Amino acid sequence: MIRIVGVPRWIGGLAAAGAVLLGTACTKTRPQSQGLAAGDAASRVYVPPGSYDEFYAFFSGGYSGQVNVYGLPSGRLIKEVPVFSQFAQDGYGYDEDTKAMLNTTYGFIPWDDAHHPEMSMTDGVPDGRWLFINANNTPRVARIDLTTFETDEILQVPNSAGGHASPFATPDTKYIVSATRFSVPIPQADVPIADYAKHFKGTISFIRADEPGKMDVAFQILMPGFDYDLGHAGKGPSDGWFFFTSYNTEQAHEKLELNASQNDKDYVAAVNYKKAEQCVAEGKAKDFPSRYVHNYVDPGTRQAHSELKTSVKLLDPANCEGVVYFLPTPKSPHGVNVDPTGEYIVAGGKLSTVIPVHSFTKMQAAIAAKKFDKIVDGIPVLNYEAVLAGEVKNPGLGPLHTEFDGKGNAYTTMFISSEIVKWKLGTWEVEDRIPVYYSPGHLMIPGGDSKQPWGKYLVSLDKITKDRYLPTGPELSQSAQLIDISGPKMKMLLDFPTIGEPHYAQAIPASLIKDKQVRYFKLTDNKDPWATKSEDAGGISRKGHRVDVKMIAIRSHFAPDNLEGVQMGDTVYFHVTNIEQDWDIVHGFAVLGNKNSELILTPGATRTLQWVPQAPGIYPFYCTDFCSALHQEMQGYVRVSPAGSSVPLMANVSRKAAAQPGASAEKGGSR
Ligand code: K7E
Ligand code: CUA
Repeated sequence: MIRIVGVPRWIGGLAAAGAVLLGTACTKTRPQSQGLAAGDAASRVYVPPGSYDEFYAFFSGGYSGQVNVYGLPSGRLIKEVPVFSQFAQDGYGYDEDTKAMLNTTYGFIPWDDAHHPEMSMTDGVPDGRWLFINANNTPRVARIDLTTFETDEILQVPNSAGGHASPFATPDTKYIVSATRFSVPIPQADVPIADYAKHFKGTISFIRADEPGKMDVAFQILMPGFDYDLGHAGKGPSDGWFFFTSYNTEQAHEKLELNASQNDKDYVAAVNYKKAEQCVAEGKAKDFPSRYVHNYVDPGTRQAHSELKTSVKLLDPANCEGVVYFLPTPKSPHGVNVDPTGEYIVAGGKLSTVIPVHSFTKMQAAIAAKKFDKIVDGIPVLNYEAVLAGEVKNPGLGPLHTEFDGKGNAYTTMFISSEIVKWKLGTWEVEDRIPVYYSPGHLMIPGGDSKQPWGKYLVSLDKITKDRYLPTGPELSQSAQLIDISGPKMKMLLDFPTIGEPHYAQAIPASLIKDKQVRYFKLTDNKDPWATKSEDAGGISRKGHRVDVKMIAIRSHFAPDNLEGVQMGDTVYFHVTNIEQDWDIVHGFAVLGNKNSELILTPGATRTLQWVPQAPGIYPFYCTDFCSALHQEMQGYVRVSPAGSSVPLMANVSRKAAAQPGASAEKGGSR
C-alpha cells in the first residue's frame, strides 16, 4: 500500500522532472486504530487523574524555538521550556536576568528554529541530567537542566551556517556535535556564489559538554563544501566514531532540488574523533580566529552572562590521516542512526528505494585493506559493497529516520508513503508496517537511539495532519502519534497535537527525572545583588535617571507596594524577589504599560523588569499568577511625576526611615 500525501517540495519538483516515480493514491477516509478497538487503545493510554505518566517526552518546538514536555502514554502537555525564543509567558529573553541568553555575534536574537533534543548519557544510556537542543538558523546549542527545566547555557557555533546536524552526544556526553548544513566560505568572504565549489566549506564541531556552564568548541574539522544533515555517535565497538550524513555532494548552489539529486550516492562521513583529539593534542590543528558567544546562567545570582570567544582549533583532515572516511550512501541521505549494539549504521536516503545499512566491522576491514574508490579533498571514499551490511528492500517511499527497540528490530519513517516500517537487523526483512497521518519526519522510541532502548512505545512525529483534528484556518496543527511496539505488530494508540513542528523528541522513564526536581531556590543561596530577602529590606533609590526598586513578593502582597518620586525621563528597574520557600508558590509581576513581558518569579528567585514611564500619572502593578485566595489584593501603585518634580523618592516600607531627619530613602545595592 502506497499512500501519498503532502508531497514535499523537494520530492514534488523531482517527481515533476520525472526523476522519481511516485504513486498518486490519496487518502479520502480516516482509518481507525490498526489492530486495536478504540476502547482498548484508550485504556492503554489512560493515565487516571492524579497519576503520573510513565515517561517524560521532550519534543522540539521546531520553528517555535522551544522544547515542549509531554507525558507518555497520555500525550498530556506538561511544560513549554523556552530556549531559543523569547517567551513572554515567563519573561525569558525579556527580563534583565535572562536577556543575555539570546546574545550572539549578530546581536540579540529573539527567535530560532530548534530541531533535535538530545538527552545526556552515561555509558551510552540516557541519564536524565540535561537535555541539549540545537538552533538551526543561527547555529547554537543549548543545555536545559532537568532539575529545574530551565535553559542554563547557550553556545554559538562559529564557522557554521545552519546548525542542523546537532547536538547529538557521545556515549559519555563528553561532546555534543554540530555540523553545518549550509557550506559557506570559511572564513566568511565576499565571493561569487557561482564559485561555490572553490570557496565553500563545511565544518563539524565537537563541543565539550560535560561541565555545566563551560560548554566550548573543543575543535572543528574542516570538511568539503557539501550539506551536512544529521549525525549520531558510535557506541560499543564503534565508540570513538561519529557518523554524519551529507547531501549535495554535487556541490550545487542553485535549484538544489534538482541539481543536488544527480549523484546516485552521497556520503556518510565517518569521523574518528579520538583520532581527531590526538591530532589536536599533537598540534596539527591551527588556531583559527573565530568570533562566537557563550551565554550561561551564574548558579549563584541566576543571572545570564555573555562572553565573547575569539578562536577555535580547526583541523584539516589532510593533516590528520585516518580522521574521516566517506561511506557512499544512496541517495541524498537524511537521517543516520547507529543501532544499540554499535555495529550497524543506518542511513535514510530520502530519494532511495532501499534503506542502506553499513557495517562498522566491515568499515574497519575496508579501511585496513585500503578499499578506497577515490579520495575527495584528502578524504578516502570507501567502496560501497565493502562496507555494506545489507539493504532493506522495498521499505516504502522516502525513508528518513530510524530508531531501535533493543530487541533486534529497527523502525523507519517513510515520509512520502506516510508509514512506519519495522524491519529486522541482520536479515533486513520488513516485518510490519503501519500507516501514520501524515508524512512523518523523525520517530522516537524512548532511548531508541541509545544503547538501551525502552522499546515499549514509538512516537511518530508527523508534518501534516489534514483531516485529523478540527480545522483551524489555513494552518493546521502538526502531530504526534503514539504506537505500541511491545508486540510483533505495531498498534496505533493515540494522536495528539504538538506546538510548532516536532522534528525530533527524546523520552526517558519518569523515575530518572521526577525525584530530582528543585522545589524552590534557597533564599540563603540567592546571590543576586538586587535580591531582597525580607519585607523591610525593600526600597527605592535613584542614580541620575535610573531608579531601582527592590521589592519582595509573598502571599499576598508586594513590599513596598506604593512608590513615589519617579519622574518622566527615568528608567525604572523593578527587582522583585519571591521570598516564598515552598514548592510551586509562584508570583508574577506586571506594571501598566510595560512593553516587554511580565515577570514570573519562582520561589526564592529574583527577577528584574525594566520599565520606562510614558506619561505622568498613577500606574498600578499586580501579581499575574493566581497565588492565593487574596491574589486579587496583590497589587500596588507607582506615582510618576513630571521631570524635575519636587515629589520625594518614596517607597512605603521606607516611609518611616525617610521621615527621620538625616535618613535617606535610598537603599539597595548596585549592579
Ligand atoms: Cu528530519 Cu531537522 Cu532532524 Cu526535521 S530533521 S524531520
Ligand atoms: Cu502572588 Cu498572585
